[in-house]
Amino acid sequence: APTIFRQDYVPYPYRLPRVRLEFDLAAESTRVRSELRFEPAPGTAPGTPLVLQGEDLELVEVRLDGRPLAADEYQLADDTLSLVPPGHGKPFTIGIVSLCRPAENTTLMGLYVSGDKLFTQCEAQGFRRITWFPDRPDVMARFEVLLRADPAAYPLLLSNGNLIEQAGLPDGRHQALWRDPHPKPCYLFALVAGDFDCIERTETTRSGREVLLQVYSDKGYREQTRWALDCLANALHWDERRFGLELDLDRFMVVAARDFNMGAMENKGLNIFNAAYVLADPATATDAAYRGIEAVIGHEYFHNWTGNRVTCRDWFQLSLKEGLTVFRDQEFSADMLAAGLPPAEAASARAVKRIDDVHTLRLAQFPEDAGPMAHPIRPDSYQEIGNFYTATVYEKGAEVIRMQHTLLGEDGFRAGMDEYFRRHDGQAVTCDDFVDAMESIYAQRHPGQDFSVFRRWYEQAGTPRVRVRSHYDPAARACRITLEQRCAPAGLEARQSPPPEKPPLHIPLAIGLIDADGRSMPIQWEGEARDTVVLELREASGTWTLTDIPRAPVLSLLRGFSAPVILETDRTADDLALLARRDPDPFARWDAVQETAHRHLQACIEAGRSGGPQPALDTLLEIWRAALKDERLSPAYQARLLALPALREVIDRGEPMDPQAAVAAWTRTRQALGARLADAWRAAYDALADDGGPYSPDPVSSGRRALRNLALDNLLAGQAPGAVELALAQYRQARNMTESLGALTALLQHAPQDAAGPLADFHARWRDDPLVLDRWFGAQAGAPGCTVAGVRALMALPDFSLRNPNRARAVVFRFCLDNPGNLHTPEGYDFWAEQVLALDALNPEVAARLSRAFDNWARHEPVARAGMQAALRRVLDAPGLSRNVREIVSKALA
Ligand code: BAL
Ligand code: ZN
Repeated sequence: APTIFRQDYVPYPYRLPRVRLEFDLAAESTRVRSELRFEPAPGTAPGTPLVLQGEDLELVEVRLDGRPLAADEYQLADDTLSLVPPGHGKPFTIGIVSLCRPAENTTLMGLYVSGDKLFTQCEAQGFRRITWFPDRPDVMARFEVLLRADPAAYPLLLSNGNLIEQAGLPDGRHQALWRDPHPKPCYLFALVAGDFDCIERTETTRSGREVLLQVYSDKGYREQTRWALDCLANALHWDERRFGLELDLDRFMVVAARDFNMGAMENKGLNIFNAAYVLADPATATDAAYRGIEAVIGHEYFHNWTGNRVTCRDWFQLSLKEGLTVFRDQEFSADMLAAGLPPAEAASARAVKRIDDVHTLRLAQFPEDAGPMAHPIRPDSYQEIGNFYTATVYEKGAEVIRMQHTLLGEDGFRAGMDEYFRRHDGQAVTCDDFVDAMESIYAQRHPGQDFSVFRRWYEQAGTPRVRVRSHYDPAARACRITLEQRCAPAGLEARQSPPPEKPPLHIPLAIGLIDADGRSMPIQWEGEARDTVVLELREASGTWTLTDIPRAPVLSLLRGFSAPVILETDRTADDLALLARRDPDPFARWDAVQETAHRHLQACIEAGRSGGPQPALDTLLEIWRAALKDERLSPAYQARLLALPALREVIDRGEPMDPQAAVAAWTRTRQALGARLADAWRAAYDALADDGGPYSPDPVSSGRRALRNLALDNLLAGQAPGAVELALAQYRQARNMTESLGALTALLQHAPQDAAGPLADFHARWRDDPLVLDRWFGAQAGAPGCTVAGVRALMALPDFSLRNPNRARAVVFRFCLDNPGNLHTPEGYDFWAEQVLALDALNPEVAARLSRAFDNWARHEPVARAGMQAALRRVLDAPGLSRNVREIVSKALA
């Protein structure tokens, strides 16, 4: 497949002010009639061809200014339709009639069938599967859309913008006319047709306009959409308060789809969501699902400004909207969690959110940045843009925005956002345009400084490592801190000769000092005493001397995770233990516990390899005991402190990666911690019992449930007497999904022989609710007792279908990502290859995601490495591979 380069961008030679689309909707065959009003862009030479993209379409006719064109007046080639428009320099109209086949469309890109409904997904390049069009984000048009369909099959007809009129037709069908007042690129087009339940409410915007918010779901699921509607209203008001951004439409619709490739899609005024991010009630959704809905509803709503009003010039700029919008949804969630809490609890709730976000980054993005798909947040090339909706573009992109927020402060960042909209509202722009706006504020506030070094975050792949050394001089009462940064070649860069230059980045490193008793030692900084200061490293190395420090300090580093870097420190186990118990910065404290656990786990792996004695658990055990008994901590925060690093992170730290050794070390450590703290876990479990009040997903009560489920998991892991009975009782008495799934999962993880009853009960109860059934499948596929034969048995059940992405994720992805002990076997490798190929035949986007699971094969120990490499080869050699999967596996094997 050809590689597309960022440097090759050229503007589209024609403007497209207006588009009219008419759809005759039917599942088997939908007829699309388009009228595209073009005008040459300034400077376009007469005779410049007009090129439109189209995929899997049947062309019926092409017209130019109303005149049907003969077949030799246009060219139909590989997925393009081109013609030479009249050379008079005036506007002209292209009319196209084409057919597409929604019922056959298993890719879920373009127009497709889900159940008995029709949905669209156009980002990034799905619109070309609906009709021939300039399918690129810098062509922005005002859309008018007429939908016609059988009212019995499709009583509701939705598209972007405002509903202009609805009417019956003489042939028995009905129609709806929608007009979107805002110009938009076609990736933000949407239509939905079908029979839905709807809840709605009106909200008043800060300028006093009444706007209608609606959430549509499958019939019978209405009551499960109330939380999503609340979140939508919260998002609307939050964006007004925090960013001064008001909804620019009279009507904002969210529709839940059962079959959806992603989480959700920000189509203008008509967001289409994976039902998993809409539907919730206490009986069916976990606390984490409630928070996930809040985040995704917020995310898509916030795109209305960061993405839709100001969009991307080209797909290389994806992080312009995604990194920024992830940052915004993270802040929204944090503000919602903290709302109404006293200051100390609010800070703890925010820290929990930050920990969860960093955990996601380290789990998904750090490995990506060290593998064959490593790319800058603004990539320089791609073969298939669908493969670049990555943790790097999204999560690292959000960290790069967060660093700008740190450098500018809340006020400065807000001023930069205001400036960004002042300059670019209504335009399709680049990441540089965003940074220019931020820099204009930064330069005013920091004369003589600019963002020229900071911009390298957009250019460089790889996770930088920052080495920290410190020296305390008691006579001078001074602490000298030296930082050094380096970034090794990332992924395929290592193959380049010479490897690319990686000049230093601008890294804000937040630090604090604590004394041997754990007390904060203030730092004199810019004329005042501060507990936390930000060292700005802009060169390969830098040294800071902190004065007036009365005693030798222990360094608390990377507070709040102020930059997406990996630290290399000279901190001892004792230093970390002190930080793990006493660091007043909740993020850095959690990180010290994690680092202690990681060091222990790697020592276990090493001992297993060398046959030496297993390392003592005492330090970690005492840290955990203290955290579990510390009543000043919120249960939600305790649950984070007391979570072992995820198995995948432990595997990823290995040099070489050794999944089986990591599973053994992780399992043994979990068992030992559970057993040795059994009394404390039992006391916590009892103390955290539900108070019998109505369910609420608020951070305090969900934190209690999280810690209680963790206690149950530890009691089962440690085989505490009575633990199985406790889990069975929790399952029976559960008053919400968090409790019942917590019990079921813990049983499957540690006592599968006792899980049969709850499993059967769960299935009987929820067999007709697809999202809850996904939980049933997922809990089994991710359990260590689920072998390849086990996952195949799950896939043989009548409830299973590979065509539904949520179900495929619950079973196949869950097994391949969260069950390393069974994946990393000869049968596991075969299974992975087989599933990548089976999915690829249906849905290349989803298949490509699964194919990423073997990215880091080359960093594994020899046996795993050989098995994974052979499986990758088998995929690459298969006939008819999609461009999506081919890009991933060929880069992995390069
Ligand atoms: N734009 C694709 C889905 C999302 O990031 O919101
Ligand atoms: Zn997004």
